Amino acid sequence: IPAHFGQLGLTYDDVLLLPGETDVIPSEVDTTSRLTREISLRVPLVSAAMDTVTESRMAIAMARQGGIGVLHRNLSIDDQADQVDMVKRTQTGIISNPVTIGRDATLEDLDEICGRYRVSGLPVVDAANHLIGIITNRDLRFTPLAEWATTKVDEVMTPMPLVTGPEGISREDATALLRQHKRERLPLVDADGKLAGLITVKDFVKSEQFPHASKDADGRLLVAAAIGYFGDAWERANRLVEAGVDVLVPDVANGHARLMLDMIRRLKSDPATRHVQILGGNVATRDGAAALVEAGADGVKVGVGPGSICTTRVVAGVGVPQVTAIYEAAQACRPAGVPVVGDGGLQYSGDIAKALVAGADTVMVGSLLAGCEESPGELVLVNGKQFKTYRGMGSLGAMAPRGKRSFSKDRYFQADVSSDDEVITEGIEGRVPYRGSLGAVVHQLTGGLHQSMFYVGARDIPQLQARGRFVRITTAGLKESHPHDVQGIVEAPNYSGR
Ligand code: RVP
Repeated sequence: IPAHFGQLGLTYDDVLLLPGETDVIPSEVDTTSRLTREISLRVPLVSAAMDTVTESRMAIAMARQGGIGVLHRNLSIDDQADQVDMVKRTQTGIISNPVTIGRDATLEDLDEICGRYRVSGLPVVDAANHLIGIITNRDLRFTPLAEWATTKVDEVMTPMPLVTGPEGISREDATALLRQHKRERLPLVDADGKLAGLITVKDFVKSEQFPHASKDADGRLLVAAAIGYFGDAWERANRLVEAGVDVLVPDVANGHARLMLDMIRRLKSDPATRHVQILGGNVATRDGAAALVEAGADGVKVGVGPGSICTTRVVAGVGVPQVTAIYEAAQACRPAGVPVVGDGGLQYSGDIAKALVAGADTVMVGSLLAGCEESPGELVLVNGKQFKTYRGMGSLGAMAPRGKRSFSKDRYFQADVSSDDEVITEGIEGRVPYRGSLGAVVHQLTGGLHQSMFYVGARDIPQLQARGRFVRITTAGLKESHPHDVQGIVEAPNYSGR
């Protein structure tokens, strides 16, 4: 009989980091880490590609905080591409491709577009993109609501000549112009009078507010989006690339599947998509990670079964405890220079450093962020406490939404199941406590990581990965780790009892 029993699998609760000699102060550490071959993040956090975690609002908030969001794929191609577009057009100081409106549009159209993009005014352009005016809240003030459907932009906009700036204007010159003319918006035009960009005071202030924001070479926020490997996946990938996505995440429960590897090869060889970073997954073994690297992935996402809402390990009896999974995958990825994302299973901020020491470069989180203001879904009140819905992408609600189409059944290779009743679920639907704004949550998570780095004596993530050492603990040790023998009275911002 061949030896079927492999090594022992360990997870976050099985280990602790050893404290070491240190002259590091928590506030001074640098948490910059690599997401993929070509993209680094100041904060090593990625929000999960789940329909109760990451849509455009969360993706914007994550990128502003220095991490990145992966837009889920349980929605139509149009809707997902729109969300990429929304992130790429948000806050960056200079908007290179601003949303515009034509002179014949109605005020009602204007209102709809402004609501969708959360802006309060738009440049008006002709068919050849020449700037012909600007329209803002102020211009609407004297038109009664009842006339919005029939009044054209042309009738109320502020027409040229406007205060404009030349394409390529410096931040300082733009600020001076805005100040001199007391304007809130500065359209940028090229030599032919065509609109080349837009600067708003609001965006300038925001870009100072978020100094760590994750940005592309043009200063736009970074965004990732999930795709599949099946059906319209190729079309989806291309549309997302056209919309400006920075990272495509072919996202399935077993990334060691041939179809997924073929998809990655195609993405990395096709001229339309090969410039985009590809984060492949999920795998949980050294061989799985090696296969993704060999197929051309720019990053490898690790995790089979650790997710808080995941039932794969009980439904299928398959998975690898997460610390061992990350360690094993990293053995294949490190030598190839491909970063690892530790996906799922994190319960507390201390788990981030454990993942990084095990071999991850960033972590993906779902449950820790699902309770944020910026995650999709309404607040639910239960016994006077506030919650938000959180469900697995392999749950019944996500894979068989009554009366609606599921776009993500293929994550669990269930796309060919004809009746919703026959679907084999691998996740549950639940809720998590409401946690307020993402900014506050990320502050606690990264704050915990700063503390870990102080204890280990690491100024940056590579040092943490090199110096970090684990001790294995027992259930008694785990019990000792958590508060014990007292009754908690005041809730801590970064700890909730188990
Ligand atoms: P967690 O952070 O522990 O909540 O885990 C989130 C991760 O769980 C996701 O990024 C994904 O990899 C995985 N997931 C999502 N849905 C399901 C499921 O239904 N089984 N699992």
